[in-house]
Amino acid sequence: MAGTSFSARPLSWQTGSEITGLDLSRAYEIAQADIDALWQLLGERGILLFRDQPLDNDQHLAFTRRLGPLAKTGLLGKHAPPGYPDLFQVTNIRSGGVRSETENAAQQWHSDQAFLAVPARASLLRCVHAPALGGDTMFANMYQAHDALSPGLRDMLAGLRAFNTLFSTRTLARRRRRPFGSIEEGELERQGGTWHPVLRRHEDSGRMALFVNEQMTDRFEGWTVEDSAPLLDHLFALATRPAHQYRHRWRPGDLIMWDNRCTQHFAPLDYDFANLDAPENRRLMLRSTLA
Ligand SMILES: O=C(O)CCC(=O)C(=O)O
Ligand SMILES: [Fe+2]
Repeated sequence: MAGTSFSARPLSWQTGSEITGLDLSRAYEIAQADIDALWQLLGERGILLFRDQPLDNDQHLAFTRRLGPLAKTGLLGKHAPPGYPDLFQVTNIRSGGVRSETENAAQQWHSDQAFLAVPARASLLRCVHAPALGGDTMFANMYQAHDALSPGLRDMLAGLRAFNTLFSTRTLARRRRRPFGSIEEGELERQGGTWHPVLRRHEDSGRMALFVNEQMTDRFEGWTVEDSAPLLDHLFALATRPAHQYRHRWRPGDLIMWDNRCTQHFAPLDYDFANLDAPENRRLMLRSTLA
């Protein structure tokens, strides 16, 4: 990009750019003009990939803080690595013989913290160990999803808000293998959540993006869960169409920054999950989150 000390190369037609020319381990030496340009590019491309950046936890957090204030970790605090309350560890590596609670995190499409009134602006995920085959993360572009709506549907959605909570009524039901009618309203209230417009304008790019996701979006305002389900399912399918995706094959030393305002992500169990203790299947990822 003009006037910056880094180069950017598209990862796919619409989604993602790989950034070269920056040393993330020396975050405080990165010029403000470069930081501003990274935010601008992120708003356009949705994800930024930095390769061959073997950071430690302190360097990862220093780079994150160089970009802006950290988000509160909330529920993820219990999955922080020792001594790093601001990091979220996603791993399939046992600890003291006990299987990791995050070994199959992200089994539904979502954007981080969409259940908060002010969701996370961006997340930075760093790869320490990746399975020899698989362990990918998939990303979907919500500008493309928005632009694929027919104009009539777009007009209708423009006035609608939807309720977002950690696990929607239908997600809870699916996880328990129960009909969704068995989930009581009180349960969702205890989880908390918030109303967001279904279509939102991105503050940096000015573009409109679809903002509903399969894990968290429960219902439209003034509609029941049952009435909302068919249209939500249509929107979830549109959001995650293969043509709207970029799929990342991780290498140790990769760091991906994604924008939660215009992308969603999902981690398929696309490796030999039955043998997750085999050394070639180890997966260790660390995430920081920007407010
Ligand atoms: O494990 C992954 O690839 C993604 C996990 C996830 O959803 C996250 O870190 O926000
Ligand atoms: Fe996530």
